Amino acid sequence: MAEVPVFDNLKAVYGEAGESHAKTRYSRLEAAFKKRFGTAPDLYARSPGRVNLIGEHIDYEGYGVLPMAIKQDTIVACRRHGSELVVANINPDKYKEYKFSTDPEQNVDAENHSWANYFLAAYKGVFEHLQSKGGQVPEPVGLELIVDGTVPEGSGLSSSAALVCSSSLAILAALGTPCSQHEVATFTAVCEKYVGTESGGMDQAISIMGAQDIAKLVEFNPVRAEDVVLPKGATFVIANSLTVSAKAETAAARYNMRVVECRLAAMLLALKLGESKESAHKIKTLREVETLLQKHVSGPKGDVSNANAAVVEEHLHEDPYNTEELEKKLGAPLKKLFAGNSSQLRVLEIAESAGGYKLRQRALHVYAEAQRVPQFRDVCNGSASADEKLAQLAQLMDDSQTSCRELYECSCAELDTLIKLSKESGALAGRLTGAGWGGCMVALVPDAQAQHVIEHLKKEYFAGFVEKGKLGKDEAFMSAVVFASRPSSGGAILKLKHL
Ligand code: NG1
Repeated sequence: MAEVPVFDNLKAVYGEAGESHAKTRYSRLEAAFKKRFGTAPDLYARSPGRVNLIGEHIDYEGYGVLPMAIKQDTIVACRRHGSELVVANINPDKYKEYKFSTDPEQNVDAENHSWANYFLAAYKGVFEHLQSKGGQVPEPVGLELIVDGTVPEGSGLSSSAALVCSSSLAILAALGTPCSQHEVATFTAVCEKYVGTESGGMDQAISIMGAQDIAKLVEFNPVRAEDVVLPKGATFVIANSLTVSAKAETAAARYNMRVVECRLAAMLLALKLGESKESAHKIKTLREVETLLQKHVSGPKGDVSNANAAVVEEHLHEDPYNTEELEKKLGAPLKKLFAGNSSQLRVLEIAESAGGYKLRQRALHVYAEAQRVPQFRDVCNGSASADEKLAQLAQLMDDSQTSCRELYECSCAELDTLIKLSKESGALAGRLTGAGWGGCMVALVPDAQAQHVIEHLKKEYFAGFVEKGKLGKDEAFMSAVVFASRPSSGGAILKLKHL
């Protein structure tokens, strides 16, 4: 298993083109560290955000996804010192400083959301992982840290994974316990639960395993990544709807609600397909019932997606389910089925007032979206002409967006507008990326049209925000909300000799 890389220079991470900008940023961070802690940091760790090209809301159902790392990242400057954890930010007005004890058993206060909770989740995750590996676990040590993140928050580009992963890498490096990329990708996916969100694992995997110019098909259990080389002639334009999808705060009504809906759909389908109540109650994901679904459908095994869809349509009704009906069908109180998972129990409290559980729609989305991911990879690897490949990828991205909007209901008016504007100015397709309900869209654009699409979005979408004073006038603000991106490199530890 590949180890997390340790570099002594910035070029290795940011490439020739990004080196000088990175130098400015790291120098600023070093100066802030010296000012706050009186000396330079021992080391830096960095991990990037990501854009998911296809495969939305299926990682937590056990299906593969296809993201790429982007150049925006989170850097953590770190020094071993003192007897507590001092977690500061380069932007102290927005993100205040926190001090925690070094006890890995301490609680994360998920009810009171704060940016430093992500750091603490990483801290707990590191120790939990080292304990689970067996052998000598290092004693907790005091740490001083300053965080500098450029992944826009709440935008679907995974600022949370960038923070959890870079913090984990910094803590591991400070403790002197090297880990493989696979280990870090695995435990960081789990430890975000301390912040109160149920994470699927995609963001952490690509943040750690991202590579220059290569997208990845990431699969889970165990987590692994396959290189996918995107066809020539394509640019991905990313635009931030500036509608913040506050994931941790809205988890019960949105993200975690979908996780619960999928599990309920999976349990119900398992029962319908002849499983005993006892074994149906143990089913966690729609992927687990896929084998049962395939067995159930007679005739030749052709399009798995259609077979799955047919069984879902046969057994799950379109009207939302309520608690009473589900408990009757499943033969157990929902609170008992979700016992021990506080984030999911919170969903149960509000589900009825949020309109009930739409099991059929969610399951249909998951099964169809799961098929689009290998199809996207196969198009990239295929022998069609570049133009033909782009047309096929565009179709898959459009289908994904329709499904996210209509079946999974995780798009929003602002994202739909951005997609429409992109397509009318030359994009071949556009879709939300990440959890949705705001955040970013990603558009597939022929290289020659990319600048035109960006200008069109600036004029027709972002100028309005500038006028209302909701976005700064400087070009720097604009280029932070709408930009073209290539796949970038993943998590790394930097022990710089000089800046
Ligand atoms: P965001 O919220 O965009 O970082 C979330 C999940 C992913 C995945 C996507 C939807 C976390 C950390 N990330 O991404 O695992 O499920 O939604 O495809 O929860």
